[in-house]
Amino acid sequence: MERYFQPEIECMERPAIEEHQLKQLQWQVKRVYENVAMYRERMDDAGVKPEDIKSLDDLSKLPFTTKQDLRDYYPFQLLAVPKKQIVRIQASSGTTGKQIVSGYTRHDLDDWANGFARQLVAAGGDDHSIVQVSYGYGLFTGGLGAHQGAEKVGAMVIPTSSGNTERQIRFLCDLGSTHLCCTPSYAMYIGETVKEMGVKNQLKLKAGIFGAEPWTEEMRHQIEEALGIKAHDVYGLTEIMGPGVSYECSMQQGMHICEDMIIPEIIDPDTGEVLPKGSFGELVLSTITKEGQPLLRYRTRDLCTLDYSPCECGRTHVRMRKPAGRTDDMLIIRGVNVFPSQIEEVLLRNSIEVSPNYQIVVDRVNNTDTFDINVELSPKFTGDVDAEKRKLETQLQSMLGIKAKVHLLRPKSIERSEGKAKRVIDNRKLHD
Ligand code: DLL
Repeated sequence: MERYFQPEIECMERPAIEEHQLKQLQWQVKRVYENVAMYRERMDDAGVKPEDIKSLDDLSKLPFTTKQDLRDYYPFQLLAVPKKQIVRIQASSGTTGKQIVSGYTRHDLDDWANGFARQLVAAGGDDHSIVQVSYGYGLFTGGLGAHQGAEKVGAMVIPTSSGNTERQIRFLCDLGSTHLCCTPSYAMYIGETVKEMGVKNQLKLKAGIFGAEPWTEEMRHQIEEALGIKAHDVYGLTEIMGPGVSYECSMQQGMHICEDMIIPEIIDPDTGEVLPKGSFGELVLSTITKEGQPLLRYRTRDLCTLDYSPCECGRTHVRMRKPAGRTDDMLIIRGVNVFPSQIEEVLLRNSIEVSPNYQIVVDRVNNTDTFDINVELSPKFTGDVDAEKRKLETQLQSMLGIKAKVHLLRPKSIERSEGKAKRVIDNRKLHD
């Protein structure tokens, strides 16, 4: 039977959720209007006053917030409380452009811990669980987010952080960890190393909580097989809170968004128009209980759909489907839109012959885009390398609509990731 961390919230009836959301939205809009200059100016420009928010549909009257706003108003100009009330700062990895930061009050940390605690319980965790947190600790929200959520449940937490893979595995075996939290690419690496060490039968793991990057269903199956666990997807972003914005129950059919804290919308990324229920588009999130750095209509750039149909687990909060990628992850190669997840899907379909360790290299030669995919052969591969390469190239062309050159490499020749994997090397930027 499914267990809940906060059944009175997780299983609320839809009218009660909406009533709560409207009340919180009105509260939040009023306080950002009064306390955050950017929101006051933007709302004045749009001719919207806090009292104009009379229904949830009125949310669409409010202006969007973007990552660029967080950069422009860095570090503290979006705070809605005096700095003194901020008890924690986290920051995004900042791989592109200027670093952004997020400030939390004590109440915000508690909300965030509840989000991840709901995830742990949905993954079968309780106060007997032993939770190994192998997400990086520090400014990245993975480590501390999982940590405080697991503590909230009363589990025993092992804060290994990422890296030192053999020691991770010794801890998994010696301490009998029941839950592993890390990125899916690190889980793959841990699985690969468990196999090499021949210790799968010493593991006590029951489930894993993996997120922070896109991963496919095929990758889920491989991780579940390698570690003998059920693998749950968890989603989050620094700007909103961290892991636990949405979490997957045992049905593994999408992630329940914490709708008591967040209102989701799906928009057309090009026009900004709100799309009808069930449409595929960009996820936009509004934080309705956050005190420190509340964001209204934050454009996540993650592409997905929302599923309002009832979930068999009994939770009523809407589910988001696994993000298919980000608007800014999408590569345009020779005029065609390419998502790394499409390539991963093809490679994982051929998992007997090749491993899911791959890298996409794009460049520009004589004004034409080059498109190469480096992928490792599986250690057991004994077939004809040329035939395998041709087969993959044909499958990729039919998936993507353009031709890629596949290079099959020896096992273990692509660097493994202990955090978010770097799958794309786009050298075209060097020529701009
Ligand atoms: O990645 C927070 C997190 C930590 C989530 C641990 C889950 C587990 P950021 O570094 O700010 O925060 O990156 C946020 O990562 O906008 C998505 O593009 C991507 N992302 C996060 N979770 C998933 C997921 C953390 N489950 C960005 N599936 C987001 C696909 C994900 N993409």
